[in-house]
Amino acid sequence: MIELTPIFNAMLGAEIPFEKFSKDTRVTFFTGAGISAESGIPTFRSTGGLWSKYDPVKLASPEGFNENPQLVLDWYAWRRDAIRLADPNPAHLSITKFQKLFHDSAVITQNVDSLHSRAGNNSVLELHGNIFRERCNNCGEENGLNSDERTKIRYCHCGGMLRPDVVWFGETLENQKLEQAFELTGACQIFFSLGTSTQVYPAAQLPFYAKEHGAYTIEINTERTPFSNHTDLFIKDAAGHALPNLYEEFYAAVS
Ligand code: BV8
Ligand code: ZN
Repeated sequence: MIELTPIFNAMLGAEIPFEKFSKDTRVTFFTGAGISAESGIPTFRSTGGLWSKYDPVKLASPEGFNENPQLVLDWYAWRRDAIRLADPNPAHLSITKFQKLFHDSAVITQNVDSLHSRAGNNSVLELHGNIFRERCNNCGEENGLNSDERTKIRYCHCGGMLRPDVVWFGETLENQKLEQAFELTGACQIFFSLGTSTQVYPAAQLPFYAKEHGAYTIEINTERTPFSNHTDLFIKDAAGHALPNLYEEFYAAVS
C-alpha cells in the first residue's frame, strides 16, 4: 500500500501500473459525501459535519420520521436548498472526463445530491436514493417533489405519508441496485473510492469487495479510513485537487 500526500502528487505517475490499463479497462467510481464537500455541501462525519450537529437517528431513520415528520421534512428541505445553491466541483467534473477516456465505467454513489448527474457523469447508481424525489412511506410509490409544498406533510392516495426518497438507517437498500453495485465492483479493473468514511454498510463493503476481486484500488480522502490500509494507492488529499491530477496521468498513459 502506497500513501501519497499532496507534496508527492507529482510522483503519482510513478506508482500506478499504467501498463496494465487501456481505454477498454473497466472502471468504477465509488463516492461518498466527501466528493461534494468542495461544492460546499456538509459531509456527515467529518469535523463539523451534519452528524456533529444533528442526531442521525432523529433525522435519517423511519423512527425519527414517524415521531416527528415535520422536523424531518424541514431538515431535508433545508438540505435541498443548500444543494440547489451548490455546483459540481472539479472532482465531479473530472469523472466526466475519465468516462470519456474509459468508456466502460460507472459511478456508484452514496450521495443523494444529484451532483454526479449535474456534472454529466453517466451510469450513476444512487445507492441511497435522491433528495429531490419523494416516495410514499406506506406503498413506496415514487413521485417528484412538488417544491412549493416542500415542507408540508402530504399524503399519498393510499393514505401513507410522503417522505424523501432516500434510504434511512435501518432501511434496506433496493436489492436490484445493491446487486448491480456488487456486479460493477466485482467486474472492474480499477476501483476509485472517493470521499467516503467507509463506515455505512452495506455500501462500505464495496471497496473491500473490489480489492478481493482483483481491481487496482485508489482511495482519495482527506483522512484515513478503515479501507486505507487495504487499498493499493491512498492519496491523502481533497478529491477536487487529486482527481483532476490523476486524470492527466491516466490520459497521458492510455490515450
Ligand atoms: C441496512 C440517508 C439492513 C440519506 C444515510 C452495525 C455494524 C454494521 C452495520 C450496522 C450496524 N448497525 C446498523 C447497521 C447498518 C447501518 C450502518 O451501516 N450503520 C453504521 C453507521 C454502523 N446501515 C443501514 O442501516 C443501512 N441499511 O443496512 O439495512 C439492516 C437493517 C437494520 C439493521 C441492520 C441492517 C442504510 C444505510 C443508509 C443510511 N442513510 N443517510 C441522506 O439523508 O443522505 S447515512 C449517510 O452515510 C449518507 O447516506 C452517506 O451517504 C452515508 C455514508 O457517509 P459518507 O458518504 O462516507 O460521508 P461521511 O461524512 O461519513 O464521510 C465523508 C468522508 O469524506 C470523510 O472520510 C472525510 O474525511 C472525507 N472528505 C471530506 N472532504 C473531502 C473528503 N474526501 C476527499 N475530498 C474532500 N474534499
Ligand atoms: Zn402510498
